[in-house]
Amino acid sequence: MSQRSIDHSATEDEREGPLRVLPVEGEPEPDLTALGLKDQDLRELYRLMALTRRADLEATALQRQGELAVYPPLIGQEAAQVGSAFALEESDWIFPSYREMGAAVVRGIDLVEYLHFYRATWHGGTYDSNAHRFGMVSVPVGSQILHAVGYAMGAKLDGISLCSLVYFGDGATSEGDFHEGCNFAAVFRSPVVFFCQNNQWAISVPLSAQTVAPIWRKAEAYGFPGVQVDGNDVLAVYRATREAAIRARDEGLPTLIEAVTYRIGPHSTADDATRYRSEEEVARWRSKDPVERYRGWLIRSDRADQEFFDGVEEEAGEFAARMRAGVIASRPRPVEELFEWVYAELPETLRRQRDEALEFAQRNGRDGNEAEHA
Ligand SMILES: Cc1ncc(C[n+]2csc(CCOP(=O)(O)OP(=O)(O)O)c2C)c(N)n1
Ligand SMILES: [Mg+2]
Repeated sequence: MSQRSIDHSATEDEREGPLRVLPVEGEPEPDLTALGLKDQDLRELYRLMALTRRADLEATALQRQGELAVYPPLIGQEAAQVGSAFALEESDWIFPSYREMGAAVVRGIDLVEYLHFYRATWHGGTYDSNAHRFGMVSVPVGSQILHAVGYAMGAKLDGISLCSLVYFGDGATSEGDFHEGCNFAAVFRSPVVFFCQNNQWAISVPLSAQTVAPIWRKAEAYGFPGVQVDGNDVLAVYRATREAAIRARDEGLPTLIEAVTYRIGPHSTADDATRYRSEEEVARWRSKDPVERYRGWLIRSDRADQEFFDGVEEEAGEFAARMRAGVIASRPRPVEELFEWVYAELPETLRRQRDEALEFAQRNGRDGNEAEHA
């Protein structure tokens, strides 16, 4: 077990690789008591990853069948998402980018409501962010980092004990939003966990064109801990996130976690990844599949039997089928909603546009009340 955190006494060569907890075959068992996870929790982590895998594959299929406008697959990143979201308290907030359906599964968000964003029926999804303490789907790269820091600063001012965890990619670390967020969080001692899923690519731009220094080390410049973790090891991700969340809540000390993982699928269903990366690279990472790896360990360590896996398989199939049926049945939102929630009183120009849009919708057989069926 090793942890990459700020250690001024060690040279680069002396540090070990990313934090890992799951043993490879033949290695001794890790000390799981330190993680505070019971066998039931260990099985639950698998269940959540399996549900996520199935729902993600189904969402990709739904896009291919024209039921979603676009979808960014998360296959390969299940451990990074499930392990981190599972490590939080219910009162903690999550601020996602656009690829975190796995974290939404952990939070129990209705995936039909989540996928309204990708069906292009509503901004950010129709789920209740406050009820789930889960921000809206956020596509402008890095923007959600500022939301997370602002929320944490506000909670601290209100004297509420929580942390906010923000997901972003390797590409987002090139955005000013990332650096501004880190600096603000450090200076104002805000309870934030910066969770970078380094999946090696930002669309067609490789990590090497994004940064020279390792991502986790950037934390040093802001004055808080940085941890590099094996992002395909769900227990290591859980451990790093839990420790970071405790530090954030108890000491107001942010942490930057770099979860090293891989985007097995294309950037989104609108991308052809074969144009910029090799099959060998993808195959190499496929062999590190986080779900299969964890399943193998659960079997080897006698923590789950075939009956358990069969049950999860069946549940995952039903889970994805319900999601599919719900997405297909969902209708567009009422047209007039486009004009709501920005102005208390609609300006004359927008009122005219709204009336025209409603008239257009009625002429085209849409009554503007379609959310009733959603
Ligand atoms: C501000 C901004 N610039 C550009 C884009 C287009 N864009 C969407 S995703 C993406 C790559 C982001 O890569 P990364 O942060 O590594 O996250 P990943 O998609 O790999 O999860 C880009 C450039 C955008 N959505 N927002
Ligand atoms: Mg990326």
